[in-house]
Amino acid sequence: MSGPNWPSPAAADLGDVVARDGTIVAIATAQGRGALATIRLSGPEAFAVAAKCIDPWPLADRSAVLVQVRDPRSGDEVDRGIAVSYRGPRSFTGEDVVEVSAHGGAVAPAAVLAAFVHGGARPAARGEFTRRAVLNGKLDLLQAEAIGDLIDAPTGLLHRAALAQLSGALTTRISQLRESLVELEALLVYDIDFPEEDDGPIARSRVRDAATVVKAELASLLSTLPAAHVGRHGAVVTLAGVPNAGKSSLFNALLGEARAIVTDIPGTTRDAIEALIEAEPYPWRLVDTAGLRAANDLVERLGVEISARWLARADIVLLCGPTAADRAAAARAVEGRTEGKLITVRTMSDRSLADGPADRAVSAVTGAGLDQLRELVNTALADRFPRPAGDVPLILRARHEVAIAAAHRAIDQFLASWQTQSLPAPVAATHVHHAIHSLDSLIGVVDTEDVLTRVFSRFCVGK
Ligand SMILES: Nc1nc2c(ncn2[C@@H]2O[C@H](COP(=O)(O)OP(=O)(O)OP(=O)(O)O)[C@@H](O)[C@H]2O)c(=O)[nH]1
Ligand SMILES: [Mg+2]
Repeated sequence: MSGPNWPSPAAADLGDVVARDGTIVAIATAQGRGALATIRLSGPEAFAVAAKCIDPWPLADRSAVLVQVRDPRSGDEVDRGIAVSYRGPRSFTGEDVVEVSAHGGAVAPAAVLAAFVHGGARPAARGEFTRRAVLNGKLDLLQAEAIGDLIDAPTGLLHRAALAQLSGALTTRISQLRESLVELEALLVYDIDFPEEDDGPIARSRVRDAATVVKAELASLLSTLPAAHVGRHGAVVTLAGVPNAGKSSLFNALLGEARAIVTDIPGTTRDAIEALIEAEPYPWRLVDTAGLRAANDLVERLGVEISARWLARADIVLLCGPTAADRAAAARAVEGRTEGKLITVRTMSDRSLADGPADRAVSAVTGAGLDQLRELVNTALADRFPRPAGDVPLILRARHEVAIAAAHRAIDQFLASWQTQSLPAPVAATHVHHAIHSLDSLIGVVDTEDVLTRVFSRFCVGK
């Protein structure tokens, strides 16, 4: 076997140029050392290609079979693994599909891929499998995007939100709203068709109420944006205090590992250190910062400037210090620098020098008070980023925000003109039509090439 003949995964990355036919093949799993790798084959010739490479062939539909994979050019065995064939349309893409679980590592998956290419398949472009699933009606666009978000999810919250979207949570909402708008448009058209009737056959209030409900639902979807942002990036929880307040010790204790350097030398921490911590209802981006004081040395001064930046971004500031005087000094230092909620933390509660009232007392040494502090922060975050009632799905992508905001704006304009009767019904109806069009573009009812290309260019090869 020689390397240069193998199509590299990079060669398969066709960027935005996506050929839409043919039989495609890709390694669907991540590159690198691993026990198994999955090679996926899909298209009208998938079974014909497999017949040249896989022994035994054919396979019983949707059953796992131990097979030998041969390169049809050389006749050499390249690997053995488990193959499953799916006859279209009962497959992920809706086409005939063959999946082989081969051995992982650098060589075996590439050799299996090469065998299929030599058998007549071509390397897939980014997201091409999922794109076919959308085009064949197996998934809508929102579900396809959910697969991308599921793979990329940085936190448990985003993972759950993507899974809900894959199950159709957002699709269902958007389809219901679309349905309501189509009905509304029909009401208006009815009115338009019978203009000679006195008041029109449709009560104005009925139209207004229907539009108001849709507008409120769109607004409730948009209201999830801050929660989605925090779910993805973590709520910024900044540790602040004078030097030697015990910030880095608390950072390590909350993280459960000795990440930040701790010494009894004031001014130990210079750069900000961040860590993403899973928590409910939102993950935290916990940030340890340099002690706040008028620093003489340049490095420490820069550190204090970085602290100021993290204070400005903070959702919660933990004002740390063992004594009331330390915490008061910290409070003075952060004044005017943050809009985050301030929580005072009496650190080093195991030591006798710790004194004065604080929201919570903790010891990084014994672990006392840590759970209560976590609870306090989680409650504060739940207050700061409320989620609308009724399990409203999170809006995870800018594309969704843009479309939902456009629909919201259109309904708003419709309602304004409807209430003031400033526009004739047929003209007002164009706003409703515009809103429907925006929602269509979300689900992918409008098969615009540029929308599809934009969505799938961010996918990985093999998806
Ligand atoms: N007994 C006890 N000592 C602590 C506790 N937390 C911190 N210390 C000690 O206090 C000293 C300062 O702790 P650090 O965590 O480095 O303090 P800091 O606020 O990060 O200090 P700078 O980075 O210099 O601003 C170290 O000697 C720690 O071991 C605690 O809960 N109990
Ligand atoms: Mg420190």
